[in-house]
Amino acid sequence: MEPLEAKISKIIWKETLNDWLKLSNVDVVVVGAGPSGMVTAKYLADSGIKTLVLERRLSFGGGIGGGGMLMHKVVVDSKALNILDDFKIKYSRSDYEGLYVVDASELMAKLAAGAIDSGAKIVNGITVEDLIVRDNPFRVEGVVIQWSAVNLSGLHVDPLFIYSKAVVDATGHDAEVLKVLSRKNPEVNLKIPGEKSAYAELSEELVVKHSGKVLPGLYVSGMAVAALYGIYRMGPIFTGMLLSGKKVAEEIAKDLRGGSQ
Ligand code: 48F
Repeated sequence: MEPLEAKISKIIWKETLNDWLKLSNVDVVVVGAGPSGMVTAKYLADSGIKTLVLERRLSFGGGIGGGGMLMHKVVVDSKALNILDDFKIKYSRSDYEGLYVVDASELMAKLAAGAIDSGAKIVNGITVEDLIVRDNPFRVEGVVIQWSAVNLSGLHVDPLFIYSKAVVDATGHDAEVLKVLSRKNPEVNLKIPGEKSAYAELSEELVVKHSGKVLPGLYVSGMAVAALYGIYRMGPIFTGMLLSGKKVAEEIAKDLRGGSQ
């Protein structure tokens, strides 16, 4: 008789390995399980696109969980109510025309559940530390990954790779994927000025407008868009994040169908 401890370990080794074998070559890697990344993942998965979300932390939600200055509500305007409906997220009217309020915990939980239920895979505890690239012509073809715990330990451990047709930088304010690409590949001439001070109304609009393809194989959504284009920040209103995520999913789906990602 095998002891229970051995069985538990064998199940976990085997099933995790089986997953990674399937995930080593996917259609799209979304870096970051914040609001924009999870929305992108759901709509990509809805289109039948094999999508993997890699999240550095041990939980999804990114900047949602802190609400507005640790108050557990966030604001969404009427333009993104259809997305909330798609994820079955409840909202209520505020005192202001066109502005709605959502519980932060419900938003983060249901965005993740929606992405997963549509068929996207979210794996926590993985840091994307670099990209796979090809030249002549330059394009991005996947990510270089490491356990976040290894990065935190400071140990030098060589990473592994996930090959993909497209990568989305949904890493938020720091635009980490774009920054590493810019630092290591000066020939692509990608400058990341960083986001500007707060101007919520304009920021909500501009982030969505500029969400999309950056270079062949590389897309950007959410606050990483603000970092890339020097756009203002907007604080705890999430319309732009949700619309940005959906817009990027639609663009990638179109590009993958046409073979021009
Ligand atoms: O920061 P985050 O929530 O990004 P977002 O989707 O949304 C921004 C809003 O939350 C809010 C705002 C607008 O209302 O101002 O801040 O643009 O989520 C980004 C996620 O990416 C993870 C990070 O832990 C977070 O959960 N992340 C960042 N860098 C990496 C990463 C990396 N190198 N590898 C993996 N995950």
